[in-house]
Amino acid sequence: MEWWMSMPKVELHAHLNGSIRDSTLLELARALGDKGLIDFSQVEHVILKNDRSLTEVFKLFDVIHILTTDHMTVTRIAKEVVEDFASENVVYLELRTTPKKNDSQGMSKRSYVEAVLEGIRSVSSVDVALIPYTEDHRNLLDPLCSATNDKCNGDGRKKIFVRLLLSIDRRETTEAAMETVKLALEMRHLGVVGIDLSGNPKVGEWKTYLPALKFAREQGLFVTLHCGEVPNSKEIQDMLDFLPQRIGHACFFEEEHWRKLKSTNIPVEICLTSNIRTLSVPSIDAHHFVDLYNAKLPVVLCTDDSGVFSTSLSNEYKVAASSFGLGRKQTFELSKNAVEFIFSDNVVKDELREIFNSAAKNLE
Ligand code: 6MZ
Repeated sequence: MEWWMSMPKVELHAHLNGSIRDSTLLELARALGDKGLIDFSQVEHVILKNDRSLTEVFKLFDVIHILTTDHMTVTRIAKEVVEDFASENVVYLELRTTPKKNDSQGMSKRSYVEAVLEGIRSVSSVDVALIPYTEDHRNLLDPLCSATNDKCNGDGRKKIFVRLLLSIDRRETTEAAMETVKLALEMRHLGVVGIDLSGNPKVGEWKTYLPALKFAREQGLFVTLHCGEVPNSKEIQDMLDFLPQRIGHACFFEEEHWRKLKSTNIPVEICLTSNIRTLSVPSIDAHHFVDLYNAKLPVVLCTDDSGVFSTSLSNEYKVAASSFGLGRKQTFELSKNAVEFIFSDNVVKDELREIFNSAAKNLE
């Protein structure tokens, strides 16, 4: 595991509330239990249960959301999630989260995202580069850093790039989806780079989100879609026709969908453990990653929900290596290739390529 840990990595599909440490969830549940607001032992059982169907996963998210309703907790989990990814040498993280309005907490979608950003900024175990280059010249490539340490700032500290995607939940209306897109546009200068469509794939209809997604794209936001998590041929086709910059999962694709995907070269965010746990693919041997990888189509390994599925990005690379017979060099190349699919500009890509090149030298 050590090798997978030490390799630089890029995480492009991680849901904030799915990536919370179990210890934090239990602590939050105990506090609410002590106040008599929830039944702690029941919630503890739900949190610690290991195998869950896709439907049960969404029930768990409803429980998690009850535990993370106030601004302070949102800030705390954002901080911890970034620290956890940084501690396993993730050098670029695109974190996604659904902005939530909660009148009882005085929370608006905007104040929710502000709380997330505050958490990301408050990370102290590692330097966080959150603001796009054009906004913060201090992030510019530091030659001292490249010369000395592959993943650090000039002062020898480790560094992680973090960008935020705002998620539209499939339960939302067109208006609510549009509100999220407008918020993303207003918060671009703070590190928000794109929009994700996620949530229970058995709920909602593509036409509901389309106006907001179209608007997002017209305004230059990046868009990624959860696509084909359940069998829904028409929706998969509509999503591919939309030409998003990336898609997540692609589990229930049919021949025509693979053809379209190949012709468009849309990168696929692959979440192995998540797909196996939710039975979205029958077994790891049958996972579509192999065909995509062998066909040299753009793929990136991701965690999805490291907390909910008890995984880490290092573990996802380890699983891929052991399940599909990839050597270290191949896994390293897979990790490095992810840089090409990030929702950031060429300056960031160049710096990341530099990090990987210098790590490759150390591996020789
Ligand atoms: C679809 C998922 C998901 O946004 O509250 N989410 N949506 N498929 C998945 N695969 C298992 N995993 C997570 O994080 C939790 C939310 O992310 C989405 C769901 O909408 C979930 O409620 P945030 O930070």
